[in-house]
Amino acid sequence: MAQAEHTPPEGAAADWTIPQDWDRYTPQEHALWDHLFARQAAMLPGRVVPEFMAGLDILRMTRPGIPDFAELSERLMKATGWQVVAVPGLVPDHVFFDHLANRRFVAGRFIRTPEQIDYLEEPDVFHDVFGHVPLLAHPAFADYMQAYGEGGLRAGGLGAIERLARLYWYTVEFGLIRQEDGGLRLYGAGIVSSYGESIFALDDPSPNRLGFDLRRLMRTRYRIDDYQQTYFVIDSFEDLLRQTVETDFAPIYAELGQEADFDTATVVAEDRIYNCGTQAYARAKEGLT
Ligand code: HBI
Ligand code: FE
Repeated sequence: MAQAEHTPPEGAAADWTIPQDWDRYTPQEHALWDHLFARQAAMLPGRVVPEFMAGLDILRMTRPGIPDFAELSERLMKATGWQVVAVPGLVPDHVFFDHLANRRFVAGRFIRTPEQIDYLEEPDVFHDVFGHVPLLAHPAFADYMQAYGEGGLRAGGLGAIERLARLYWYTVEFGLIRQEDGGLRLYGAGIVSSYGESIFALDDPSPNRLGFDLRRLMRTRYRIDDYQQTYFVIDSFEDLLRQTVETDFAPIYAELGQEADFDTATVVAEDRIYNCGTQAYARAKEGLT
């Protein structure tokens, strides 16, 4: 992920937080949130994990307008002890990990422009708050996010951070989850905040859908410029939390240091395959460029 500057910008605190200045949002900005919200809320039931919809409800996020982080934090604090704080954009890894380890989720306060409705490079308030915050009301997911931050604070060196970033990417941002009936649902924030990927990740024959395996996933590169070519499917948030808390990452980093990375579309014999992707989407795109 892009590396932010190492000192907080002017107006930001030492921990990189800034006031949300909720009063400064314009009616147009609130309307854009409402538009994005309505589009996702109409499509997600039946596709997203039910705990996500429950989170929207618990946190009263179904009310119109860009949420006020102070109010949101109050509800979230009651549910799982998390808070939402505003930051100017991407923050350095150690700052990011420190906030998560202390149950503070850092969110962008700006909202995309109408021209950027379906694609933007830096996380805005819709991605960060609509995408990430509802599941923070779920106890096991909330604990997983803290454990991830703690793992980040312990991870020394770039190789380890890169591996951990992959874990975040393929779970928190682009994760799928299996339901009791065997069906798959979305939970990753990068998917659920994107209209196109909410359909693609679940229904398109193009991408691989593979059972979650920590070591395997940590060897897998990812794409930041387009839909994923591989999604990993967890069995439950409790299982994801347990694996993260019970695993000693240091020997894994050491062991993986010797092994080659997997490409974004690779499937190997040991994979638990839900769908072996055709990669037709990625190929068509390559043909066009
Ligand atoms: N900063 N604001 C913000 N949001 C992120 O998701 C984020 C970040 N800094 C670093 C980072 N993510 C990643 O590099 C970590 O997953 C390792
Ligand atoms: Fe995100």
